[in-house]
Amino acid sequence: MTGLSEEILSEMKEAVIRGDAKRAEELARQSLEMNIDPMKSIEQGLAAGVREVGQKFECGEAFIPNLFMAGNAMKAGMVVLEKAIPMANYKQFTRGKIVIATVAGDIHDLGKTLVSTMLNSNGFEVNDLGVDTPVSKILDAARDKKADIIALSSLMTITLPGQRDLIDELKRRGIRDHYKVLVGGGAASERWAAEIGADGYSSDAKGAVSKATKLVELIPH
Ligand code: B12
Repeated sequence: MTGLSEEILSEMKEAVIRGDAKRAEELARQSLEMNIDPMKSIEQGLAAGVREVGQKFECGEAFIPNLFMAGNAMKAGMVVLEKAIPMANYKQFTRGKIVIATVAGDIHDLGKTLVSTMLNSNGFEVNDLGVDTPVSKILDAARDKKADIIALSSLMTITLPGQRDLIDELKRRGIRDHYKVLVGGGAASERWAAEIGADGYSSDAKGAVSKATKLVELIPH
């Protein structure tokens, strides 16, 4: 990567930290003009900024409004960058169908949206149900869309049990083997995934794609 590209990504990160949505959007445009890979700009520019604000929040140097503004700045940049990410054409080919949601009580959407975009650009047909999604709504969508995989995001310890609730409900209905369940989000972990009997876990969007790819290979067609 050239020095100039590094400079843009670092400016993008700073714009998110300041919560400057307009600048984040401008820099996203510039990065595309400079042919910087949009996924790289999202990860190393926008998301890096949000993560740094998160760290500042943890040590009392940033507050809820800062998190909000950083989140909005990331979204503004994402709108521009997403358009440059080639999306799958399901009519020709689909690697599998995924229903994804952030669990009930949790309104964090940046990471889930990033995972959703990455899955889509890698050939999966993705139905993103958004945030604060009850188990019943996720299961209805999974049935209606004939999903292969249900992907769940949770950023808070308090909402994490929502992932277990979904798996328990699948078992209660006798349909646990109808879907593979992939879990993630800051509050989840490999250990948690094993504890609740999920089929896969990943700590990031790239890993989510490789886990999903492995999971669909396991489904008998
Ligand atoms: C931005 C942010 C917000 C923004 C969210 C904006 C938005 N539109 O999403 C706002 C301001 C709204 C917010 C609100 C709150 N937040 Co907040 N927030 C954050 C922060 C700083 C960053 C999260 C983020 O977007 N990261 C960037 C993205 C790109 O990364 P990511 O989410 O981790 O996602 C990646 C991976 O986890 C993974 N992944 C994500 N989902 C999935 C799904 C699958 C299937 C897979 C495989 C992978 C995967 O891939 C992603 C891409 O690499 C975190 C701090 C942190 N360290 O995470 C706190 C944090 C999550 N928030 C926290 C809290 C407490 C809150 C509030 C309760 C605060 C309050 N008192 O009001 C509210 C919650 C309201 C609610 N009911 O949900 C706590 C949670 C603590 C805990 N462990 O329970 C954290 C950890 C901060 C802290 N250290 O205290 N927040």
